Parts: sequence; structure tokens; C-alpha cells
Amino acid sequence: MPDSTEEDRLPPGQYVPRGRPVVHYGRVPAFRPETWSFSVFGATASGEETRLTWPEFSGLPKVNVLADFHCVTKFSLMGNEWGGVPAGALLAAAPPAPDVRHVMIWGEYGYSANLRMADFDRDTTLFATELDDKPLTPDRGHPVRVVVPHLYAWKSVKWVRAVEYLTEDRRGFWEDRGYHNVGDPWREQRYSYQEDPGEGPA
Ligand SMILES: Nc1nc2c(c(=O)[nH]1)N[C@H]1C(S)=C(S)[C@@H](COP(=O)(O)O)O[C@H]1N2
Ligand SMILES: [Mo]
Repeated sequence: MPDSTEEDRLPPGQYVPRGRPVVHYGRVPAFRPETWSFSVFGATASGEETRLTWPEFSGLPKVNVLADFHCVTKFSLMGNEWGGVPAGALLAAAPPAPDVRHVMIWGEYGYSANLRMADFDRDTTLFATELDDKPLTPDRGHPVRVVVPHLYAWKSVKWVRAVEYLTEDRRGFWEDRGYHNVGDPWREQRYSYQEDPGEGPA
């Protein structure tokens, strides 16, 4: 049973399951540090793509964030201590052009999720390399996954490989398959038919 503080932290329609489910579409990719790279492309301030090797990416500043995690299929994982590179550090390392309002996060095998810049550029949005003081396990996104705890967990892209800066919004993998473009669990923004004008790409 969730304790009372956990109950207060549960968005509408969510429950705390037994154990900690692992959810993803497709296979768990292998990590090869020699060939792995992280790319920031699209509407960058310099007009150039930035490509970071694994040692370069690992050298970015890291923080810890304690956060709950809400899957749209209604389970919530409470009290996760994520460690990793805050989105702000990546924005500083590879700045966007001034008219960038959205980002597309790209994972292995073409999985993607779009975010408003206002949701990406938050202190709690992380490129996580650790969960509860241990490196991520392969099935949770090793070596690095995105964590956007204030939005439904499909936005938290595992095995992340790139960020694309967008001057116009575009739908990602699940947003293109009927899920809400924004995905705020506190407003139960589960499906695209719930979108208000202005919440999705024109
Ligand atoms: N690359 C990738 N990331 C993904 C997914 C996926 O299919 N592929 N599924 C998402 C969904 S729907 C959820 S609920 C969470 C699950 O994270 P977990 O396996 O750590 O619980 O990962 C998200 N990130
Ligand atoms: Mo999910």
C-alpha cells in the first residue's frame, strides 16, 4: 500500500504497483562505448551539429534529482533518485538558436519524443546515467536515458542518442500514435483527442 504522502503524490488515475515494471517497445540495444556518440543537431546557435563521445558526455556536470515517475498505463514508480546531466548543462554545451521552442529527443532504433523547450529546460529534466546510486541497468536505458518526471514516462526516452532543436513542433513516436502532445499527468493529458488548440503541432 502507498503511504499517505505517496498517495498525495499520485496524479489522478495512477496506482503504485508491486515491484518496478520495465516498459519499452522493441529490444534492449547493446552499448559500445567506442562507437557510441551523442549528437545535438537541428536549429543550433552555431548552425553546426555537436557530437560528443562517451568520455566527453560523461564529463558533463552531474546532479541528483529525487522524483516520481508516471506511466500512462497508470502505474507510478515513486521516489526514484536519478543521477545524471541536467538538460541545462547540455543547453549550455550546445546552445539552441534563439527561435527554438521545442526539442525532439531521439533514442536507439528511432524511438523519439517531443518536448516543449519549457519542459526540457527544467532543473528536474535529466540525462540520467544512474538510478538509486547505481549505473542504469541495460533495460532501464543504460548508458543514458532522459528523465522528465513532470510528464508521462513515454517522454523519458531510454538509450538516448540525440537531441534535435526545433523551431516548429513535431510529434514523436507515441505522440504520432494517439498520445497527447504535452502529456501532463496532473491534468491527465493521456490522448491526443484531449488536446486543446495550441497544444499540438499546427
Ligand atoms: N527508447 C525508448 N524509451 C522509452 C520507451 C521505449 O519504448 N523506448 N518506453 C517509454 C515508456 S512508455 C515508459 S513507461 C518508460 C518506462 O521506463 P522503465 O522501463 O524504466 O520503467 O520508458 C519510456 N522510454
Ligand atoms: Mo509508459
